[in-house]
Amino acid sequence: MGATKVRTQVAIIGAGPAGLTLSCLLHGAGIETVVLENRSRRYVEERIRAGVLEQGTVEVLEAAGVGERMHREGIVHHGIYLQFAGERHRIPLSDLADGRSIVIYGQTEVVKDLIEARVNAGLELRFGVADVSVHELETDLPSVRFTHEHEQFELECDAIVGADGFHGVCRPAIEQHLRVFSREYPFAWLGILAAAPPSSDELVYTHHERGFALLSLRSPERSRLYLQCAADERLDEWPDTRIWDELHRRVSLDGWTLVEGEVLEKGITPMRSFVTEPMQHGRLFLAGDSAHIVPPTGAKGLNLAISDVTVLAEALIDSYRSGNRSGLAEYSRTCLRRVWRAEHFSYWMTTMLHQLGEDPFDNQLQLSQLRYIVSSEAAARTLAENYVGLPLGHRAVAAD
Ligand code: FAS
Ligand code: PHB
Repeated sequence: MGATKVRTQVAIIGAGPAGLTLSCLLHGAGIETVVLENRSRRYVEERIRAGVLEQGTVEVLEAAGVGERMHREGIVHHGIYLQFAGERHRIPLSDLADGRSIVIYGQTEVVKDLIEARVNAGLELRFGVADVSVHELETDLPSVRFTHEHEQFELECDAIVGADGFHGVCRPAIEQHLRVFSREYPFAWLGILAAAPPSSDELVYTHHERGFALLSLRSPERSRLYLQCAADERLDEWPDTRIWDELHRRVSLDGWTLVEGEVLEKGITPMRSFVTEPMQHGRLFLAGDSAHIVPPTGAKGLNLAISDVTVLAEALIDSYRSGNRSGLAEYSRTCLRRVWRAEHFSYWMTTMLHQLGEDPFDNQLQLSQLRYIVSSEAAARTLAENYVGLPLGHRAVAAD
């Protein structure tokens, strides 16, 4: 029996932040979409990832109609701490970056809000799809083939958006047209979610001879903590006691205590920088992690995904409303300026704060850079304006 033919305007592959935000933005403009996700709703909603939203991301999520709980439960921060050589220094982000701030609100919560908005609007969002493939990308009638609940479908559309993450199927489908830039780091992050009140009022990025550590949070009752580990680290070699011991060794200061609690989740995140150019081919557009990956030290991954789909939504809406397809033709060029700015900032934060190997020269350079940042307003402003996110129209990130 052949595949069941169905139709929509924009087919979105992937129900992560990129795909879901795009679907809400397009729905708001009256454009029909179908979202296809290969995992279950529970898996997608419970996958612990990012925690820091740039102010620009907050504004886009408001525009997508999912700002209410984010504003009620999100925690606004106006600074971060850098800790090194036994000293903890505050970087006053908002004072240095025209009053812009960040919001601490877990990616899990963003995804739950977006899914709920789509389901409540009665819009098509299929979980548990399989055998997804994309076809006829260089024609005016591209299509997505997939299986869902034992039935085969062919979804015809005007455009396909590959929001299927780093391990998705969309980028590989056009890889012969792409140029890839990548860097692997010789370390990873071991992250835990703990039932412990945060030990600091703001995030603490720690440089230490034993390795990097990061104190973050999810709520007044939930801490999110990370420590640098080997790239091939095995989670079963890290019982909770060993994790807490290592965190104490890296972040403790006189007169300050790291509060422990039950470890609710733990995982290891590999560290890589990755960009594919262009981010499109024919009627397929890549957005978010399917097109680029940053090491999480700069808290940019989720925020880049949202900025990609903001550009793509505007271009698609323009093409439908006025027939003007220039935004779609320029999509990659428009996104890649911001992507590379985030890639550099994430690389810079990562190489400044992590133990890179045995060469003491690296360590001296790192300490010099950190001392410069905490003693020079100009240097601190560099970190602050990149960390809170440059405005969409900023010359450093806007296409010429
Ligand atoms: P996502 O990967 O979130 O979503 C892609 C979706 O597509 C997934 O739901 C996937 O199941 C689905 N999919 C894949 N293949 C498919 C197929 N063939 N058919 C249908 N669906 C398919 N960023 C930060 O800023 N801070 C962090 O601390 C941080 N920690 C991270 C930890 C981990 C373990 C990982 C992997 C990433 C982390 N990131 C972090 C980055 C992360 O937040 C991403 O930038 C963000 O999820 C990007 O969103 P999407 O582009 O939507 O991709
Ligand atoms: C997080 O809270 O998960 C988080 C915060 C800042 C980062 C990375 C991760 O740079």
